Amino acid sequence: MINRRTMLASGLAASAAVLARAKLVAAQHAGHGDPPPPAPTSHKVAAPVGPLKLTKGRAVAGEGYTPVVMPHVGTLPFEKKAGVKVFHLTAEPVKHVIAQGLEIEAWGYNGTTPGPLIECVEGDRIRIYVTNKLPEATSVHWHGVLLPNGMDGVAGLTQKAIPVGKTFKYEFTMRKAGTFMYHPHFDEMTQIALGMVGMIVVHPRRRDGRRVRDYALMAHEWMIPIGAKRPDPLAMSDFNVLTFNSKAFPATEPLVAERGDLVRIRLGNLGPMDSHPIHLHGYSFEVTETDGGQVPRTARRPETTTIVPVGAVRVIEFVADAEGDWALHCHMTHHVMNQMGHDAPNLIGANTQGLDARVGRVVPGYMTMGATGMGHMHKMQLPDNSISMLGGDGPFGLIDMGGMFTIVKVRKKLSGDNDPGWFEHPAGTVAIEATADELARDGLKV
Ligand SMILES: [Cu+2]
Repeated sequence: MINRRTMLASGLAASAAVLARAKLVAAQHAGHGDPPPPAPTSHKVAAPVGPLKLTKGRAVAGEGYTPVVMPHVGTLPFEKKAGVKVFHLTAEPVKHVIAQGLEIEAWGYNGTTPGPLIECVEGDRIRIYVTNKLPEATSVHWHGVLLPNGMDGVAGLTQKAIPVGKTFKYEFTMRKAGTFMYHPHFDEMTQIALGMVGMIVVHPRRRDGRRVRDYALMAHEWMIPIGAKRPDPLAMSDFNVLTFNSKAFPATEPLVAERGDLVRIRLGNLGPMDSHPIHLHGYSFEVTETDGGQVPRTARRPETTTIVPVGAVRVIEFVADAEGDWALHCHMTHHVMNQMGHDAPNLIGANTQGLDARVGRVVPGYMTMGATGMGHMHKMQLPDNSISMLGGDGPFGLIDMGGMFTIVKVRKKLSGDNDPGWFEHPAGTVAIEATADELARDGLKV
C-alpha cells in the first residue's frame, strides 16, 4: 500500500515536483516575459484597490470590548448557554478567491480560509464543537492558549483524531488575555498548506477607555502551480503566492484609522516555512504582545519592521498621527509578488532583440524575461487561473506590489466603514519632476 510517506520515499513525489517545476517554468516563459508590442485584447488586468466595502468587526452586546476586524474573514458567532460561550467550527473544503483571476480549492473552517476569528474575554468558559467535513481526520490545536493537556488538540498524543463526519467537543476556560491561533495537529503539512489556520483574540477583563482600531492579519504562503486550483502541500521552499488573510494584493482590504486612534495590528503566521519581516511605512511602532503574552513596557522598543516567525504572533501598536496611504508589507521582495517563478535566466541588461521571434518558432508564445527590469510585468497575457506577478492600479499609476502587501489609510475623519479612497495630498507634498530652474538654483547638472 502506498501512503504519503512511502510515496515520498519512492521518489514519486519528487518526479511529480519536477513535472510541476517544468510546467511552472514553461508557464513563466509563456507569461512572464516582456509584453508584446500591440496590446492584446485578452489581458486580465488587476482590479483597482478601492473603494471597497470593508469587513466589520462583530460587536457583541454586553461584552464591552471593541471588536477586532479580521479583513475578508469576520468573526465566529457564539451563543451563551448557562454561562458558557458555545462556538461551532466546521473543518471543510473551501472554494477561495485569492485575488480576481485566481480561485483555489482550499481547506478551511466555516467556508473561509483563514477560519473565522474566535473572540472572547479573559476568564470566559468556552465550548467549541469541531465538526470534520474533510476527506481525512483532523484535530484542532489552540496555539498559545493555556488549557488542560487533554484539550491541546495533538492527535495521538492528547486525543484521538476527529474521524471524517464526526464532531468533537473542546471545553476550557480562557485564563489569559492575548492573541492566539488555531490549526490542525493531524497531517499539518497538508491541512495547513491548504489553508486551515485561524486566530483567537481574548480581550482583557480590565480595559482602558482609549479608542482603538483593532485588526488581525494572518500571514500565509502557498505553492499554486500556474493554472492549477489545488495548492501543493509538498512545497517546501518555492512558495509563489503570499497572502494576508488568504488575499494577495491588490485584493487585500486596506486598514483604516482616524487621526488620534490607537491602531493595533495582530500579525499571526502559520504559513508552512517562512518568517515574514513585516514593515510599516510612515510610523514607528512597538511590539506590545506575542502569543506568549504582554511585552513588559520596559522591554519595548521602537521598530519599523518586525519579524513574525512561523508559529508566532506579534501585535504592533502605534498612534495614527500621520495622515496618508501608508504601505504595510512583508519586506522580503519575493513575498510582495504573485506567482513568480525563480528558474528563468537573468537577462537584465542583455540584448535580446530578435530572440523572441526565433525561439517563438519552436516554443509558441515564448517571451524573454525582462531585459530592462521587471516593473512592467503587470499587464501581460496570463495563463488561465493565475494572477499577475505584480500590480494594482494606484492614484499615480501602477503599484508594482503583489502578495503580502496592504495599505493603512489614515484620515482626519472617516465617514462610515467604507474604504475612504486615495489620500488627497496637501499641495506641495508629493514628489514630482524637478524643474530646470530648480536644478540650476541648486547647482545640479544632470
Ligand atoms: Cu514574507
